[in-house]
Amino acid sequence: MADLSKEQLLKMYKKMVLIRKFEDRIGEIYGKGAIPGEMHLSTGQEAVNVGVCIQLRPTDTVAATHRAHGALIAKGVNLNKMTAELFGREAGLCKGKGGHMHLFDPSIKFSCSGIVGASMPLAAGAALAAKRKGTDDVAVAFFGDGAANQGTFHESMNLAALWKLPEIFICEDNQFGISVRKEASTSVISNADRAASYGIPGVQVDGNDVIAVYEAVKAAIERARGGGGPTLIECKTYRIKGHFEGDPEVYKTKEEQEEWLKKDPIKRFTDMLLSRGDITQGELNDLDRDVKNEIEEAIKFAEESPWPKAEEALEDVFVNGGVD
Ligand SMILES: Cc1ncc(C[n+]2csc(CCOP(=O)(O)OP(=O)(O)O)c2C)c(N)n1
Repeated sequence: MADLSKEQLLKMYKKMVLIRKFEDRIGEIYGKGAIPGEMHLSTGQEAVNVGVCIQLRPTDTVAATHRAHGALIAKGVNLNKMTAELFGREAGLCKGKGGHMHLFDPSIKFSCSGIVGASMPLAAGAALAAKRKGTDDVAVAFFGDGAANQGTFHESMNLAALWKLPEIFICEDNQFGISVRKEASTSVISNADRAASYGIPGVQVDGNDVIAVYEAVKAAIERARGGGGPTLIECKTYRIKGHFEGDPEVYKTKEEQEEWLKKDPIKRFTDMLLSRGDITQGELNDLDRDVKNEIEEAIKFAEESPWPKAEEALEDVFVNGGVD
C-alpha cells in the first residue's frame, strides 16, 4: 500500500461505493419493471473492479462480461450515458440499442458481452494491436469462474503467452456459474494454477481486499507494459446477489451468505481507511452523499432521454451502413 496516497485511497472508496449504490438503485428500479431485458448485478465484486481499473489508463483496453457495470464504472464511464443505455434510451452509450449486457465506450476502450468467455480473445486482440503499434498499453479481460472452463480461456492464454501479449486475465471467482458451484464444474481447485499450463504467472488473491487486488494487478501491469507478457489473476470473491435479478437463489445457504457478508469488501476497506488515523467518517460521509447525488442525476438524465426512433433500428448495425 506504500504507493497509495490518501487521495487515491479516497478515490477507490468512492468508486466502490458508487458501484454498490448504483447496483442497489438499478436493482430497485428494475424490480419495478422500468428497465428492459435481463439484469446481472455485480454487488460484492467492487474490490476486484476497482482494484484493477483504478490503475488503468483510458487507452488501456477492458473487455468485460455480462456482469459489467462495476468494471465500467471503475474504468471511468460517464454515468449518465451508461444509465441511459441500461434504460434503453437514445442518450445511452449505444443509443439505447445495446442495453445492460452490451455496453461499449470507445473513449475509454471498454466493451462487454453476454457471450460467456468472449472477453479473453477480444482482449488478446487489443493486446496484439498495442504490441504491434509499439504502445505500452495493456488489455484486461474480466471473466467468471464459469468462463474459465470455456475453450476461449485456454486458447487466449496459449496465444497470449506464446506471443508475450500485454494481456491481464482477471478471473472473478464469485463461486457460481448461474446456480452451479465452481467445485461442480471443474476439478481444479484454483484457476490460478491453470497459468502453469502456459508458462505464465498465475496468482490467487483475496478479491474482497481491494489493496490485495491492486498490488497483484500492479505487478501484472508492470510486467505487461515492460514486454514480459500476460498474467492470470484469480480473485476470490462472492456474488452477493443472484445470478440475475429475480433469481430465487435456492442453491445458496444462509450460513455461507452470512460468512461472506462479514467479508464485505466495502466494510473491510472502510475499517482499514478509518484505522489509518488521517481519514474521518465525516470525509467518507461526504463522499457517500456525492455518490448518491451522482446516481440520482444519472437516473434523471436517463428517464428524461427519449426512446430510440423505430426508423433508426437498423442503423449502427454495420460499419458504414453495411453491405448492399
Ligand atoms: C457462450 C455462452 N454459454 C452459455 C451462456 C449462458 N450463461 C450466461 S451467464 C452464465 C454463467 C457464467 O458464469 P461465470 O462465468 O462464472 O460468470 P458470473 O455469472 O458468475 O459472473 C452462463 C452459462 C452464455 N451467455 N454464453
